[in-house]
Amino acid sequence: MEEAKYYSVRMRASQNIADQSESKHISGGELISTYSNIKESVNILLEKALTHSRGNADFMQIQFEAIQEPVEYIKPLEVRTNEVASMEAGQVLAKSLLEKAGIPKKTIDKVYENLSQYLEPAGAVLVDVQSGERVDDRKNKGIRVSRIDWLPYHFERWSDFYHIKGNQRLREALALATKVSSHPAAAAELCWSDDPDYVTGYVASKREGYQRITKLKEYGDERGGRIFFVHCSEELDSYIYYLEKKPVFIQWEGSREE
Ligand code: WAQ
Ligand code: MG
Ligand code: MG
Ligand code: MG
Repeated sequence: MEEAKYYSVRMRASQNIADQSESKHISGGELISTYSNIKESVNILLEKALTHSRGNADFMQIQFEAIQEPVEYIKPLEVRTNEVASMEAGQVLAKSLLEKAGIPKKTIDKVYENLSQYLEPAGAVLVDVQSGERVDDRKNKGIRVSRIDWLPYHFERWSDFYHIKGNQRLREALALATKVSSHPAAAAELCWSDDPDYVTGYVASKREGYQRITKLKEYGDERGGRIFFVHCSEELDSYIYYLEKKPVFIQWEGSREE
């Protein structure tokens, strides 16, 4: 067998595992590493979970595994930051951006009716664009997108170029949103953090890019999540396989004249 070049490194941390039904998700993380960087990668994820605004974990798992699948390279979505004065204004904008991305209004309304239960999983919830119904069967876990990272220094060069304060969250979220949106089954994504100290979220789609919205919830709120709007005409299992297993690097080679 050929020697694997890359490793998927994943972390999850939670609280109150004595009673699984009450277990609270604290932090998760996923990145791609070379063999020689595994120690550093594990440390990045360890650090992320140990100093988390959702609280101290009493359970943590960090694992790595060799990646066998061929790697795909994709360009980051275009980024736009929409400043809003309040959470209400942010949510109105999020709904209109979803409509612009082609999601029917009745689907958006249905998702918002079920929102509180969709914000619970430690992963993402998949919703059919047409029916507005949840279509994954992962219950309180959701789908965790994995095997995603920037090529070394590409995020730093990208954020320097656009004079964007290159924070770790944007780094992770833009990579994830780019992967999620690049598949034919993807229509749009709605996201905001479950961390009480981070209120910026986004709507992302191939068509409208990564649209940051500076306030989608109130400070202190620990509810957050991700909803992926999907075209169920596409093979759902293969989309889920892609999200969880396909190794994707975000590659940014500089701006093009447009
Ligand atoms: N796969 C699927 N769902 C995930 C993943 C993943 N790898 N990671 C997080 N989630 C879901 C899960 O339900 C979390 O509760 C929720 O998303 C929020 O995760 O400034 O920090 O990592 O442009 O807290 C977006 C804006 C920040 C960044 C999002 O999310 C910016 C964020 P968090
Ligand atoms: Mg995260
Ligand atoms: Mg979080
Ligand atoms: Mg959540």
